[in-house]
Amino acid sequence: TYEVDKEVLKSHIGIDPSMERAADTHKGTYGHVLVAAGSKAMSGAGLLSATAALRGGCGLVSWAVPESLVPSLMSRQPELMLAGVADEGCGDWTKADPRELLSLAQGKQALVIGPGMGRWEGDGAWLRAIWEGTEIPLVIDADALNMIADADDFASWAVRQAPTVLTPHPGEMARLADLSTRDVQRDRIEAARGYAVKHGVTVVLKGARTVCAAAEGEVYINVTGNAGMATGGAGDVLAGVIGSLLAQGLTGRQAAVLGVYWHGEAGDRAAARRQAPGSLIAGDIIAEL
Ligand code: NPW
Ligand code: AMP
Ligand code: MG
Repeated sequence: TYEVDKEVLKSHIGIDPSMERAADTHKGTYGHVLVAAGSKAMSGAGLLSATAALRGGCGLVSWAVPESLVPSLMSRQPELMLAGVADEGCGDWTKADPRELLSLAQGKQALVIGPGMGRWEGDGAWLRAIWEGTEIPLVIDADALNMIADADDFASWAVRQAPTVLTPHPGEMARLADLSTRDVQRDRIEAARGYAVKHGVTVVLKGARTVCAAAEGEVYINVTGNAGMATGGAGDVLAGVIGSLLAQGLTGRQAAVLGVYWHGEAGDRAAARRQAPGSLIAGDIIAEL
């Protein structure tokens, strides 16, 4: 178990935390992220996640949303590309065909799925089709985590070969592991590590002192971040940052540990600008990334 600082990032994680760029470079070098997130009641979660992915340094970000939302979201963040997914006019993911999302994922280097997505009948089979249907690195957050938790057949889903990072808060971790939130919090390291090893994924168990557990069982404790980050949308921002790092070619472990470290440090910079910690909002974290 390591507490993460710049030295651990360099020596144990094998990355330069400032992610310096070569001078002679172009956007194609840094990967293209697809963020599948947001629905009519929670479009902001998608906007936060996709914008955070831009700040994470990838070259391009496409944001997939139910197509009837596209007109209202157009140019909210001009650097983002919007991809409408057929929704029969309902503004949520209920009618979305997983094959359409899989075809959008082609040529992308990472897929972030779940923030503000909502839930619907049959969503477990829907997510399984994505999980098994693409070889690109995945970040699974929010509603997509609950789809896994509710899927009776998750144990039989194929083990993914590409990096797969799950980013639960303690409530989501409890649903995944079939524990109470209190049990998760009582032994955060074991909850994260147990699930990561059992399912061959990277687990980011969020909250004060976020725990990153690699599929091989190593555990990294984050010490950046502050209580001001207990605010709606903070987790959606983190999912975008981790997806951005995966698209740049980092492993699941590297993207998780560096993404959490950056996200917390950005939260600390945002808090330092404010008089009261409770006034911090998720967009402030993005602004400091
Ligand atoms: P309690 O009861 O509060 O103590 P949910 P969600 C627990 C989207 N959003 N330590 C918590 O416990 C998301 O992306 C959209 C302990 C409660 O039981 C999702 O799609 C926004 N317990 C959707 O909303 C901004 C903790 O977990 C449960 C804990 C629902 O996500 C907001 C709550 O979790 C939001 O991001 C901790 N540290 N953290 C937008 N602007 O569009 C959580 N719990 O029921 O999974 O609800 O996290 O709000
Ligand atoms: P979510 O609950 O999905 O919005 O995620 C909340 C985000 O804010 C996660 O990255 C948490 O680690 C972070 N966060 C929430 N509360 C705290 C806290 N008290 N200290 C540090 N980070 C926090
Ligand atoms: Mg969340």
